[in-house]
Amino acid sequence: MIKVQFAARPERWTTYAPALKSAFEQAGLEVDLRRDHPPCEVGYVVYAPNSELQDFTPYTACKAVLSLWAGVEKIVGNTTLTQPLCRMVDPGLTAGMVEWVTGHVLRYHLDIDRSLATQDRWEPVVPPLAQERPVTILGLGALGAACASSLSRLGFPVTGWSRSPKDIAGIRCEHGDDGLVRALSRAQIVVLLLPDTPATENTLNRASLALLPQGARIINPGRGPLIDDDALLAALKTGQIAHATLDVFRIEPLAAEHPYWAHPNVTVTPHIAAETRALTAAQMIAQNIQRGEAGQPFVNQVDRQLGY
Ligand code: NDP
Ligand code: OXD
Repeated sequence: MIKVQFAARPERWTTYAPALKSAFEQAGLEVDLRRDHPPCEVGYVVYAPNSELQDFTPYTACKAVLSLWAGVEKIVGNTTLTQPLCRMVDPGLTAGMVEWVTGHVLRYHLDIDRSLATQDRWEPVVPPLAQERPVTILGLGALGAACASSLSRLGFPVTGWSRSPKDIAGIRCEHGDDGLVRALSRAQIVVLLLPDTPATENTLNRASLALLPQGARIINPGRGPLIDDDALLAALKTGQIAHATLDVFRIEPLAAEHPYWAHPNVTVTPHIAAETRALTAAQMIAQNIQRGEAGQPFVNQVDRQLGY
C-alpha cells in the first residue's frame, strides 16, 4: 500500500480526495490517501505551497513532492525539501488559462471597452482583423505555448519568447536577450507567462517597456515580480502603455491602497486566471506516482537550479 499525504488547505480535501482516489484506482494504484499519516511513512506528498507543511525533514521515505500548483517559487528554495519536486501541468488548468488569455486579448483587440463606453451614440469604429494585431507571449511552456497556439489559430501573428530555443508551428519563436528585444518591439499586446525566478524578475522594466510600440497593452497572469510596478505606472502615465490587465501581484491580496486598484487604465483580477482542476490534476498526480513506483523518471520535475 502506497501512503500518500494530502497537504493542502483543509477546505481542498472534499474536492480533491474523491478525485485522487478515483484516479489512483483507475491507474491500478493501491493508495492510502490521508492528511495525517506519520511523516516517516509517507511515500508521496500531494502538496500546495500555501499548506501548513513547510518542514519536510521528517518525510524520510518520501519519493516525491507533487505540487498542485504550476508556480513553485514559494517552495523551490525550501532547503528541507530534498526530494524530487514536480510542478502541476494539468489539461484543465491549461484550458482555463487559454480561455482567460484569449478573452483578455480579444477585449483589447476588439476594443470592447470602447463599445461599452459609447452606448449613447452611433459611432462606428471597425476593429482590425486579428492578422493585423501582433501578440507576444513571454514564456512558451505548458501555458504560454498553449495560449500562443490558440491565438495563432484565431489569426493573430504570435511571437513567443523563452529561455531555450523553440520550434512551435505557426509561432515566431525568440529566445535570449536579443530575442526579447525583437519580441517586444513588434508587440501590440504582451502576455506574461513566465515563472517567478531570479532571472525573470522585472522582465518588464523601464528599458524593456520602452521597446514596446506606443499604446501597447499588457496582460500578466504569470507572477507579480515579472513587472517593475513603478516602471509600469510611469509608462501608463505617459501613454506608452495604454492599459494593463493584472491577475498576479508581488503581494497578494493586492493591498487596498495600491494604485492599481483605482487606475483607470488597469484591470485587476484576483489571481483567478487559471485554477488547477481536481479531476484532471488527479490524473497527472496518479501518473507521476505510477512512474515513481515503476522506477521511471517523474514528469514535470522542477529544475532546482533554474527555479522552475
Ligand atoms: P513552464 O515551466 O512550463 O514554462 C515556463 C516558460 O518560461 C518556459 O518557456 C521557459 O523557457 C520560460 N522561461 C523561464 N525562465 C526564463 C528566462 N529567464 N528567460 C526567458 N524565458 C524563460 O510554466 P507554465 O507555462 O506551466 O506556467 C507559467 C507560469 O504561469 C507559472 O510559473 C505560474 O507563475 C503562472 N501561473 C499562473 C496562474 C494564474 O492563475 N494566474 C495559474 C498557473 C500558472 P524554456 O521553455 O526554455 O524552459
Ligand atoms: C499556480 C497558480 O501556480 O494558481 O498554479 O498560480
